[in-house]
Amino acid sequence: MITLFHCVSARSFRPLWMLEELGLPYELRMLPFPPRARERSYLDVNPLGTVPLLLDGATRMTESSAICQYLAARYTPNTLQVEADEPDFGSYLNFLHFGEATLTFPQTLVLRYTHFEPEERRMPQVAADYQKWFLARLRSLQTLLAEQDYLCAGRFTAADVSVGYALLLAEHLGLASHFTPAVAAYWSRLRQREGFARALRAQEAAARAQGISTLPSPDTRV
Ligand SMILES: N[C@@H](CCC(=O)N[C@@H](CS)C(=O)NCC(=O)O)C(=O)O
Repeated sequence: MITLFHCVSARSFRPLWMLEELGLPYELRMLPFPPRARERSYLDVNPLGTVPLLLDGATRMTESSAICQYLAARYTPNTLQVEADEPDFGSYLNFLHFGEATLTFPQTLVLRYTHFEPEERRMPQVAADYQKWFLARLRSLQTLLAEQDYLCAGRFTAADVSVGYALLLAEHLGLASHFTPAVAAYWSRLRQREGFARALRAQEAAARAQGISTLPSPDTRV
């Protein structure tokens, strides 16, 4: 049985969305956000204190995009995974990592220096610069998405889950109104997926059942 440690709408939403797309059985362990401060015992299981943590037998993983790649490769060859002998293999890996390294990282600086730090440590200039940085990089998808529904391989893949989470986070940060038209249409397409809706419902139901706040982690305020 796969176990996923998760905070509502944090990066661990990527593996949750994958699990729902795949229809795999899993146990969802909800944590208050941030677990490092609000669930100290979690550090015994994951000294990083971050989510996700995915356990699958002897496999233990803490990087959300790598977990997407793992689940796609292990459980759905030829569907959510792009195979090494397909022409778009390189593009698939690039977008899978682009979603976290290029699109999510700058947003976490916006979040931190706008909302998560105490008033006296906030840095509006850092937040403004990294918001611009994020939007400039996101604009690079406009031409591609004006021509195709998904990022690569002519189908929905784990790369769309990785980039899709960055768009979900942007929505929480109030940045969705800055999306270019093709990116906005792509985001709307992703949100309409049954797997996405099931993942939203699963985290809400698990949070309620486990006595954890249903407030999305990016909406947490100090
Ligand atoms: N690169 C990692 C980042 C993991 C990460 O920083 N997760 C955030 C939630 S979105 C977290 O747990 N933050 C709490 C903390 O840093 O204390 C990934 O993609 O999974």
